[in-house]
Amino acid sequence: MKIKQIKVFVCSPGRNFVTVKVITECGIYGVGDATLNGREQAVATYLQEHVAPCLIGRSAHDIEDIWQYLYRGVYWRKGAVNMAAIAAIDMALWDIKGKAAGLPVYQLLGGKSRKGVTLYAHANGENIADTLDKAEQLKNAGFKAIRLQSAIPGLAVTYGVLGDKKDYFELQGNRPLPPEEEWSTQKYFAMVGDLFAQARARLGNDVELLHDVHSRLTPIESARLGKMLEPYNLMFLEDASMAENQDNYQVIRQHTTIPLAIGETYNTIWDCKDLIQNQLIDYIRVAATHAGGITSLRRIADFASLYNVKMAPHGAPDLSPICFAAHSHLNIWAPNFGIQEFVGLGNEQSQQLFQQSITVENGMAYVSDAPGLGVDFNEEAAEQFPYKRSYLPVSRLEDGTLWNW
Ligand code: CS2
Ligand code: MG
Repeated sequence: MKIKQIKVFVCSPGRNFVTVKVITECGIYGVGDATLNGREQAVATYLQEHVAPCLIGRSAHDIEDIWQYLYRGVYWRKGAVNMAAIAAIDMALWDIKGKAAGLPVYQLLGGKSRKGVTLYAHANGENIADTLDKAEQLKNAGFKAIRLQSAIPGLAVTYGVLGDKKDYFELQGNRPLPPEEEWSTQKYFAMVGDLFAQARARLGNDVELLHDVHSRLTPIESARLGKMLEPYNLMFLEDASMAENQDNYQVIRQHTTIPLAIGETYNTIWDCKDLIQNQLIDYIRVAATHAGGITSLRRIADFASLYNVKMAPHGAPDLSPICFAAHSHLNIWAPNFGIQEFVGLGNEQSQQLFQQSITVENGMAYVSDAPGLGVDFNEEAAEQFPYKRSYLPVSRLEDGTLWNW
């Protein structure tokens, strides 16, 4: 089953997605997601110019060897562009192997460890009452876990919630440059305690609550936040501080028992090795698209399981339905699965482009038994949704200092 052709598509059915199609000589093909938000064309060019020519004629069955060839075989290891490219090829090869075997990918990984995949949904509001109205609707719709985010009073914009990116699911308009947003830790602290106090009072205790800080706090501020939120029993606090220096999490950990999650921007197991091995986190949030595909997420899951760290893959709207399918197969298998982030099955245009076979019911996702990943990409529809340059916002403190993402 030799690889005959590799096609790369950059489309925008409301958001930009980079999609790879690996086609074999016998006609079986596989699909992969290589979307790198705000840097899509870099990955597409890397795939087209540097990766595809090396893979033509290789056996599509050699998933591990091709992964090693693209990682070890290249002088420039790791990196967001490189690993997104490897990820897409890897997903497509697992898809092909499943189709050739007539089995869904989860069967190739070791079979089902659970009935379905528990999801957490997003409640984003312009104020606390608005956030909690949305959370209540999600709870009534059957979601067992909900992430709460609320606009910060006194700031013009709050990422994903209020202002330019109010609609988190769409592109940032057609701005030629990244929008800039202000951040104030003091104003944030004045809001966030109330958000969770009111949430427990209104939603009760039979729902899991989560929160994403988008790395805006220093480690000692994260420790303070963790202690402040302990009474509200969060499932996890996400991206409290950056962990380029993985020791940062020692500071947080020694002060608070709040469960910690991180990893949506990580590219390899090396980015989270110390965090996992030293049990400084409870959930690892790597995405198949950004951390090297199914092959490397499986490796991270097995490593994490040795240290009581659970998988909670990233599930933002800038990951394509192919990534969601890859996660669903990993999630249904991984013995140490925790929870999957979920923002819906995509808008109408995206559903035209990607045919997903996963079903969602009562806050759970169910993987179909279709061979491979069970998701397809409509090449003909792709032309209707051309790429549009778009950026994530940049964060600055109120005095203008550039701040963490
Ligand atoms: C967020 C993401 O879903 C999340 O946890 O942190 O939406 C993130 O901001 C985007 O994926 C950025 O590309
Ligand atoms: Mg996040």
